[in-house]
Amino acid sequence: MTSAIEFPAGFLWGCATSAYQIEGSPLADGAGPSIWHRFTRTPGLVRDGDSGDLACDHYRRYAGDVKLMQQLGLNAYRFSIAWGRVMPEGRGRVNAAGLDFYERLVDSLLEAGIQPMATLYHWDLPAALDDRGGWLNPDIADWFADYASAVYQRLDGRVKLWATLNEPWVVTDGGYLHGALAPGHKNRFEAPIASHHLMRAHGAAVKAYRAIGKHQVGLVVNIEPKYPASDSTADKAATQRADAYMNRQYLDPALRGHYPPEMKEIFGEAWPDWPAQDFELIQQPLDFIGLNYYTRSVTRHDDKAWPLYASAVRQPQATYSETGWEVFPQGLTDTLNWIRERYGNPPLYITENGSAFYDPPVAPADGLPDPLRVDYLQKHLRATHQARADGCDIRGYFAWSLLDNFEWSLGFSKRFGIIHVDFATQKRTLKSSAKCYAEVIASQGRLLGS
Ligand code: PNW
Repeated sequence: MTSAIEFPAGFLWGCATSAYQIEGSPLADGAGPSIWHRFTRTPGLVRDGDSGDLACDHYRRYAGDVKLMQQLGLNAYRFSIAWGRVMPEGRGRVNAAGLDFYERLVDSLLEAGIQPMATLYHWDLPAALDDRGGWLNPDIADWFADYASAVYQRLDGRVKLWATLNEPWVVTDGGYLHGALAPGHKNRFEAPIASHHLMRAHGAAVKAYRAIGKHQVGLVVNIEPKYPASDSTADKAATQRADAYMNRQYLDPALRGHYPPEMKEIFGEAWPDWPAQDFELIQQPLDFIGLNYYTRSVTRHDDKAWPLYASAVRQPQATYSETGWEVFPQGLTDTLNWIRERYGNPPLYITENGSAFYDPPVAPADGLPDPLRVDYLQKHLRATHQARADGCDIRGYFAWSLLDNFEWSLGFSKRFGIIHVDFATQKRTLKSSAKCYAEVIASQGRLLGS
């Protein structure tokens, strides 16, 4: 059934990116190296030996990229700030030239009528802080708040939407438990500690914002709704563990002041008893939650899947993306409603949503059709509208991603962009999904209803 669709005036129509994935020039103008700079220099960790050394060369081409955003009719853009550009050693000395870059970017966005949303941490920890233990060192909450304060001081007012962390779950699970992402640790005892200090750092950065900033600050999490594969007690319990680990582990402390009870069951002796006062720091009032939604998981009990003893069941009838993620738009509506019900209807932005499908390395001169991505985009925008009709307070949508970019340990092998990038020439070509998004925006969403 198609019903009338229209998004309200003031709804933010954006695209999202992150610093290390698009900027290139990682050491330019006095920046310090990040853990991704190191990780990509360690043979065998990233597909095809790719790195963010050049990526989309956005550090030098940002003005042209802002023009493309304007051409699409975007009124918002979510990017991240590289900590090591602002503080090359991660703490102490501020590198003004690093802040200058973000100031130039923000000014050109504002000139183009595009509202910036800045994420303070999208995975590129300064290597100098990793040398001090990184997210395992309790001092990182203060380091992060100091870095955040330097950025707020320079940009608050021009940037009115701030996100502290991007996806603490991925930082911990990929960086400290399974090791596919920087810094590449695989340690059951480290993972809960890294998570906890991420959340303390989040709280400290929000607190610092209240002292300096006058606008809005929130937390960005990735949520993957978990549906039991059967009615069996074992599958339902596995689903609860998977949901606690991936979804409630971060929103519960941030918004309710405690961890889910399943965490102790999952991590056993590796789950510490945290001091009560930490939760006073972690649970700061937030202005919004940013939701990154990609897929769902149908979950079953699995004796071999340490440490959760839960694994995903492949759906025979479904479409899967190049990263092996099921296309499941209903999961976005369900997740938005779950947040509304569980956490008291907070203001929400969909801060990432998108999909990797195969596109050729060189785009045809007359544009690049990407029907699967067009379909993904349209269905998820309809799912967003449905959740609004259900009562969710959704204020904007950011497609992941503006440009094809460096997909972490998968290198440049996966293309998420609505704009194609030819990495040999840096030529940008609008895919059909970009044109479709532009038309949806121009019609304030009405086009989705017909
Ligand atoms: C997000 N998962 O990462 C990140 O914010 C982006 O930097 C990234 O490029 C994008 O999604 C696409 O991968 C995720 O396993 C990585 O659930 C993994 C998961 C979710 C999000």
